[in-house]
Amino acid sequence: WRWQSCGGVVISGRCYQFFRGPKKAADSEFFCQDNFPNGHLASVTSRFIHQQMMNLMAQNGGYTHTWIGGFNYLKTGRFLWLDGSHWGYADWLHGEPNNTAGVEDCVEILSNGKFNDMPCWDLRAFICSY
Ligand code: GN1
Ligand code: CA
Repeated sequence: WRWQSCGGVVISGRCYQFFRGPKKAADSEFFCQDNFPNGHLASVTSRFIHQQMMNLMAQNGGYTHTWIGGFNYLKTGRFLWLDGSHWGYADWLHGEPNNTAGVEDCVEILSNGKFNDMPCWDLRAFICSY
């Protein structure tokens, strides 16, 4: 264990940090795991965390598309968080998740703050939590 400052915002003892990438969703998750203990793409499980994530995006140049840790579990249409957090809160854009072409298994935050499902191979900024 060692001191490690949070280059983002601390919420309930977890650091949420923005990275420009751009990376595919899986490569973003691997980056979080490889660089931080208990690191994952961020779970956005409350309105408060969601607002903080939008602040992070604004503070980092107003990024318009940013991966978070939601994913379409086994393509069932049910979404889960990569770190095992309970899926309950989800602020989808109206009409989302729409699973365009049946290949949208990952979740981004749009510039207006809403969630959208997207193909996991698209290159995006991302937010790790650890
Ligand atoms: C985009 O291909 P298109 O424009 O229908 C987006 C979807 C959104 C949709 C919203 C690859 O799909 O995730 O749901 O816009 N997919 C891509 O209209 O950009
Ligand atoms: Ca979509």
